[in-house]
Amino acid sequence: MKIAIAFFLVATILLTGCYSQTPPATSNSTDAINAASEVSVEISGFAFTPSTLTIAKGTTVTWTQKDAAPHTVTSSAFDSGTLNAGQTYSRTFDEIGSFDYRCNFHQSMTGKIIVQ
Ligand SMILES: [Cu+2]
Repeated sequence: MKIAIAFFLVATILLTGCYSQTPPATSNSTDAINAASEVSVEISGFAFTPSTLTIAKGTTVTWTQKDAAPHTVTSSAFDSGTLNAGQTYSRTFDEIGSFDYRCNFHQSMTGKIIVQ
C-alpha cells in the first residue's frame, strides 16, 4: 500500500511539472494587440503615449490631454479639434486599417492606430 501511495505522489508531481512548463497556446499571437474594448492614449510632454497602438476592430480609444499647451488628434479619418488640458477625445474604430495621426499644432507629435 505504501508503494502505491508513493507511486501516486510521484506521478502527480511529474504531471504537475509537465503542465506548468507548457506555455499558453496564445502567447505569441496576442502580445502585440491590446484586447481591451476601451483603450487609453495619454497626451503629455508633447507626445502621444503609446505612440503606436494595435487594437481589435470595435475598440474605443480615448485620448486624454494632460499638457498645459493645447493639442489635437488629427488624421484624414478623424479630428478631435482643439483639446485643452484635462479634455478627452474618444473614437470607436469599426474599420480594419492603419490610421496615422498627428497634432495640428506640433508637427513632431505623431501617432498610429492599427486596427486588426
Ligand atoms: Cu500639440
